[in-house]
Amino acid sequence: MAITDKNTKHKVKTKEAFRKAFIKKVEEVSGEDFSESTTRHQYEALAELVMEEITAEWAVNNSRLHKMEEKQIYFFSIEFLIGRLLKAYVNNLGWDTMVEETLDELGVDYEAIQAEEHDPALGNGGLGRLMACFLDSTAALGFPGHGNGIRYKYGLFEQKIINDEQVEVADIWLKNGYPFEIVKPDKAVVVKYNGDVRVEEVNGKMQFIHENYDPVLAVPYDIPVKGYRNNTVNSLRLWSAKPVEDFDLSTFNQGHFLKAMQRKSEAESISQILYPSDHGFEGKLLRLKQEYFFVCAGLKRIVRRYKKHNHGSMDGFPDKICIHINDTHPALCVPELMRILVDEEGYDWDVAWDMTIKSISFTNHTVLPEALEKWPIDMVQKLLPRVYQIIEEINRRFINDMNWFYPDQVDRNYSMAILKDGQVHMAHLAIIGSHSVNGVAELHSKILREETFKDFYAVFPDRFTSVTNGVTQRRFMMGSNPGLKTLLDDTIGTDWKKPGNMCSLEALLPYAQDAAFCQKLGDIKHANKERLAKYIKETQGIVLNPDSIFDVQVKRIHEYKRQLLNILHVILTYNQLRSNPNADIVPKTYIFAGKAAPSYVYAKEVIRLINVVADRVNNDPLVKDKLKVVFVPNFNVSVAELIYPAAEISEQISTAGKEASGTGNMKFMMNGALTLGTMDGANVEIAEAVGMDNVFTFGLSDTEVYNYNTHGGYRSLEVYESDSRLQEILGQLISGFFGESAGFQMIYDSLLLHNDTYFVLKDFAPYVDIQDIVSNVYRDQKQWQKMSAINIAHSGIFSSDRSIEDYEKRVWKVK
Ligand code: GPK
Repeated sequence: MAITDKNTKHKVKTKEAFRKAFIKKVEEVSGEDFSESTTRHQYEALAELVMEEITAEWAVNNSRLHKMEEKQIYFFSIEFLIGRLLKAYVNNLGWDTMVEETLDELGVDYEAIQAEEHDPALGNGGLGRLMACFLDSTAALGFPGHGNGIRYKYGLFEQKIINDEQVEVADIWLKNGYPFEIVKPDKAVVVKYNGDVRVEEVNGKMQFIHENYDPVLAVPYDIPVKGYRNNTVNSLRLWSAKPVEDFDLSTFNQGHFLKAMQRKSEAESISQILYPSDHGFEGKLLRLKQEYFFVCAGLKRIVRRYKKHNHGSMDGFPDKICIHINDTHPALCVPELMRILVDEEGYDWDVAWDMTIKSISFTNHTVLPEALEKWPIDMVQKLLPRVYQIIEEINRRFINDMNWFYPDQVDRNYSMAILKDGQVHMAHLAIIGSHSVNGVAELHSKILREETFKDFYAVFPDRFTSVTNGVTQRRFMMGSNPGLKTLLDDTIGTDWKKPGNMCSLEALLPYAQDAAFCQKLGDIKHANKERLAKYIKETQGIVLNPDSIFDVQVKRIHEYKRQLLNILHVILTYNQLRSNPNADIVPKTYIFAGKAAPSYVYAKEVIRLINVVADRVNNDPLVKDKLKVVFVPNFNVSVAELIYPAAEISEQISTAGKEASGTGNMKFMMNGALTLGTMDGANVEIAEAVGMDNVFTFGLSDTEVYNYNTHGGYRSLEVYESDSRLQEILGQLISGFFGESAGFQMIYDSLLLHNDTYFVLKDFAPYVDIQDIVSNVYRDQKQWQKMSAINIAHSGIFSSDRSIEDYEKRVWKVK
């Protein structure tokens, strides 16, 4: 039932119409009188009303899509970290005021309704969340752009902290059903694994026939992506794996029940679980199956749709379709599209290759060597026999060409091969097979050109570009910080909220000097801090002082992100307070959150250290209100939405050169937090935007790190020996100071025995100094709020609307 107001096409216009429809729907889903309904019923009812409204628009959009009037963008990604959708849909529909007021009048708790939605954790962190922000912005800007990924039955684990340690619990996000997806069994396709390739000559042409394969059914579940107050509804298509027949009947009839069941569970295992490590390549066969699964299924539907529109021909495909691959996990798009064009559509190799390159573009998200995907050749060859042959041929032709053009650089040519050392180098495949390769921040793209992919850059200089990441302000500012949104509206008008128009926040700059405005900004921050403090009190029983500085580091736990540096500084502050409890320090609350990959032992030790320090500090009557440490468990999109608006300091302290971009840094900034960071990733561009006076930077530069790493010269022991503060702190790590069982030998050894790979000790003194400066600036609240206002005013370029516009101009050229 669409709640159509008579005078409008599809928007619910009157509160009265909505009120009636909501009550009716609650009674339908609950089978009870409205007065008897639970929050769950109310959630289900509101979700249904929203879906009814959106699906009506969706149908119109899909028919527009089928006509292929515009070029379509497809984001292929192994992760889409979408977060809760109900409120985002309500806001994007323009229903927010109506829903808030009506529910309020009905005595219904809207916040509680929202909390009923299980936050789907279909991603690990930045890479997956970026895709979700990109989908939001693409729709907001009215571009036809869609996601293609995997519908994991189990998303990222739920993190509990038990006895100070991370414990992983399965996240059963589909337990109560999911109202925002539509399953489309009629659009299911078959994905083929294993088997052999038979070659046959038909009419003088070689035919490659894949036989004896294991088929798996890929079933699509579509989630609508609703644009902000426009009539665009795009799709996020997530594939679920099923056996081709629910029971393998012949096997079953022969009495082999177990075998039939085994086939079923083998097929289903493909979309069973999200691999929980970010930045870690594990090389597991199941992961390779996953990669081919969504690539093959996604391309099949896109090709089928295109051919239907184009009278059965693939001609002109690259003019209408962009396949954008999010890191190398979907790099099999290159050989798979070649397989379709050559084997199925009968194009000559060279024509097919030209079409493939023109269709595909590639974004790299890290320079960390341990994240680079390299699959054993045997594994690829066995699992994907025909695809592997095509990779071999791509590789052979590439090396031939290189040796032809650069006969005197044979060594370099071979170093760029896709196939070498018994492995398939996925980044090489992705670069060779696309027309565009980009990094995700200026510095990162420069490192790609000059170090990581410098040989490729020499050969294909025009292929390389840069698009700095962005985040959606609609979720991470307008949605999660309503106080700030209203203040901005009241101060500079509402134009800044138009998609693609966030840079008009610069109109705020004059108000940075305005005491009344700054006072209001401070009040809003204080209210957000109280909101977070309430949540932490309720969930963890820890009482925070909302007048202390909220200094926040939330992100995946990783050595290069250096949560360790942060906690070492906390220990220093604690030591100082122990020796002088009356020291005149500005009270600080250090807030940490983030998950560690279950197999990443070192990162889990860092989590344990933070929690152990928190226990000690928070229970020491000596430190009173001056120092608090909290580790908020189970960081996810919804928890993030509570934390960013409450932050005053945004800790972005990675070893320079290691963080490709960061996106948390942008979410903090648009909520008025000041960045305390190294000159790494997009921090560099944040500093450029706001000016060096409005950020706190410290530490080695990427060039200094590079020089130490290539020429040597860093000895962590020397730093340690010359700094008594470090001697005391590191001593405490192994002396049992933090409780008998709590030795942190592994961390101690990494810093002193293994020469501190991430320069924690080297950057310690400058970090301490900058923290002292932060405290001093905070004493002057006027100055602080002014800096905060300047940060917000310049945050517009970090909207993902700007990123999408850049991709459009530099890569996809939709218009
Ligand atoms: C990069 F390589 C990867 C990865 O496997 N997972 C992941 O989240 C992140 N990332 C980078 O670490 C961030 O710097 C970056 O902002 C984000 O991807 C999005 O580009």
